[in-house]
Amino acid sequence: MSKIIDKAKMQVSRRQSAAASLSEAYAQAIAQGNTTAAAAVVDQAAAQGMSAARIYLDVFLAGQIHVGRLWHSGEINVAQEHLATQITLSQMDRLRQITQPRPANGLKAIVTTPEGDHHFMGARMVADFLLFDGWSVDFLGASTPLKDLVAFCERTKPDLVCISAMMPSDVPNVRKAISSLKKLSQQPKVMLGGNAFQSVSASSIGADISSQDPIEGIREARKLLGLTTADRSLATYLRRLGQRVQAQRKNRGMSQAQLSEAAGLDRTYISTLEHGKQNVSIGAVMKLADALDVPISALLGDD
Ligand code: B12
Repeated sequence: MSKIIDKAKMQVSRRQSAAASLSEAYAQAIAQGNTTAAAAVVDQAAAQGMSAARIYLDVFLAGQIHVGRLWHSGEINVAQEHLATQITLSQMDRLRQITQPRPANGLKAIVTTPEGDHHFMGARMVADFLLFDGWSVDFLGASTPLKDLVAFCERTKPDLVCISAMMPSDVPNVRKAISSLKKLSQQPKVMLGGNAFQSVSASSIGADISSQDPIEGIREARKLLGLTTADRSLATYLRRLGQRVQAQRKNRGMSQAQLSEAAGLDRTYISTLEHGKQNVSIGAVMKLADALDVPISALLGDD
């Protein structure tokens, strides 16, 4: 057992240093406006078994903050910042297209930033995390005028409105928006996030919840709207494991027979596993992770 724990610890520390070097390479690529290099970093991260959510949080987030800092300190101009941001948006598009979302949960969310706040990358991330989580999402982009946001919600009746704001000067505007949203005949729940709300409690401005972490925020929103925190059934875990093994295998251009040989497992075992029908042992998952050269967490971890 201690061998397994040591191995898991080594994998965690290897994964952390790999994520740090990927985020540095990505930040450099977008700061130089190099789309090809940025795409190569994303491909490398995916090949190492990082989930889309981890690529957003460990690679894109650091890259955007780096570029923003260069702009704020005058080292790059607005054109360079815009190009870097567009490169990240295009990489997010790519990941959205290849990420299998959870089954639709029947809930609808709207995501935007308040009028005057043009920092929209946090909002885009939250919108994508909701999509991955099975929500139907309308992402309105940045700086939606208050009256238009309210009119849009009146028409589309979302279950959740997410407001992302970066500047403390946004807070009075957001308070007004929430007060109007709470007067609608079908009141949506409101979730806040972003730097502006770091020292403001959600309830003090009429919102239901706030969070600085999209994953934790969405977990809270699911609870608020009566969904269980996560689908933790064995069948779901096995289906997800099967999809991940298949994605990693295909990523490496391996056939089931080649994976079976590399992992020392029967080919029919691999086939039933990829269909989510094989109740696997920890030993088998370790063999698969070794054969695919990914950390165990890339096959078993929660997104
Ligand atoms: C990039 C950047 C810009 C870019 C924005 C590009 C774009 N289109 O988004 C540009 C260069 C345009 C810009 C402009 C300005 N900026 Co600026 N910018 C930044 C910077 C460096 C990074 C922001 C960013 O993109 N982060 C990446 C995203 C992905 O992260 P994030 O937004 O924090 O989101 C994460 C979490 O907060 C959370 N989250 C976010 N929203 C939500 C919502 C929900 C519901 C949930 C659950 C979670 C969640 O999830 C994300 C992932 O973890 C920040 C400093 C910083 N370190 O944050 C300053 C910063 C936000 N900017 C600032 C300022 C002052 C400005 C300007 C006013 C500067 C000026 N003199 O013109 C203008 C304002 C423009 C405007 N009217 O909006 C200040 C704001 C502070 C303040 N007190 O007002 C900051 C903090 C810098 C500073 N320290 O001074 N900026």
